[in-house]
Amino acid sequence: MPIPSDVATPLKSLDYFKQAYGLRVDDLKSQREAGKKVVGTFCLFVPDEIIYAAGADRVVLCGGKEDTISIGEQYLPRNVCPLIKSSLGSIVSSCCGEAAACPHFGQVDAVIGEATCDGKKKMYELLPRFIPTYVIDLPQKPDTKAALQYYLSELGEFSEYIEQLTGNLITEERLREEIVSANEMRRLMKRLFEYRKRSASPITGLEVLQVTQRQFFLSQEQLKTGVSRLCDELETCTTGHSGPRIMISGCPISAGNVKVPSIIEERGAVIVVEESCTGTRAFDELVDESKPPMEALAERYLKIPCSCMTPNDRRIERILSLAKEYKVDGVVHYTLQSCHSYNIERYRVQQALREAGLPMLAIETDYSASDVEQIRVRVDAFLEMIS
Ligand code: BJ8
Repeated sequence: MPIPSDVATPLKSLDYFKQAYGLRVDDLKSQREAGKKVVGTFCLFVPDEIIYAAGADRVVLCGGKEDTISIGEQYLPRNVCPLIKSSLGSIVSSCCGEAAACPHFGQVDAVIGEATCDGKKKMYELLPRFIPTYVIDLPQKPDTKAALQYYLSELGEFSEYIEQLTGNLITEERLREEIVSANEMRRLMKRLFEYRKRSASPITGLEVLQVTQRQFFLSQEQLKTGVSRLCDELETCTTGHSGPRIMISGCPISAGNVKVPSIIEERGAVIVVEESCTGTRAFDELVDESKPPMEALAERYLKIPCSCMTPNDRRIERILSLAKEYKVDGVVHYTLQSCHSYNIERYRVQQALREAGLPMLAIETDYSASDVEQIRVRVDAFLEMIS
């Protein structure tokens, strides 16, 4: 079944994002030749503002490609989440001069990891034989005062590491500038998502993913230009996509992997919001520009409602409020195989949605095509139920 659409022409401004990636890789190469350091990250808990304030650049290395999983499995057990296996496989492949990984993997001087899930923590222990690696520790109970103090001290140590890597001091002024710039970007993303609240969203979930996945590779300037153009185009767009309104909530949908959102929209629904790190979690909260910058960063980043935190009530509250704001008809809880924290949290999400009278479909999957038909059948049944 085709995506129901009254849109006469595809969104032209999305072409910018398709072209920007190649330009970005060339730019990273020339920046590194000129002495700039580039770091690779895996998680929203690593504040970009600190990296940019030290004069470094960053790309996110979360792997969404299936091709590099078999390389990752040479080092990791098979029953580890595909994102971790694909990421490690991409790093190994790019360090060994093979071509299986996306080109940005080969453009990093160091990896900045974070102590979130067990799989990633242990994967970071394998990285130093391929690439210099630094890991930021994280408190697990984010709402305590001690957690804030601890994370603040970890960010302080991380700042020292990145200063040493780049040879540049992070001044308070530079940090403030980067906070203002990152907030500007977050506001732009909020503006983009606002258009999806229309009764017929002028943009599909798959189109939004072209932006939210690429936000992790492009430069801040590229992203601002691209999202501004897209918002301007959407502002004047008078047509849109109709069908059951779906929220996706759960694990990130990394670039290279759009299996589940493709099936949802191919079967006639419209994804109107994603409660995930490739969705609202990346831009929901602004950094308080009136506070001392490092404290403001620590406060903002600790609010990210990741399932690695306990208790993670903030995520449940956010799902319920997003469901209202975007008038969703149903939620697809999307998890990757062996992602214990999101798979376990599914029960609480389902209970909360049930109490709110909202139907939920749980899909646990990997990057292979082996379950496509089965997911199609389940999505069809779900859409029929909520239509
Ligand atoms: S803030 S969601 S980016 S940790 S899917 S690797 S959790 S086993 S990616 Fe994440 Fe940061 Fe949280 Fe966001 Fe582990 Fe789960 Fe795999 Fe995951």
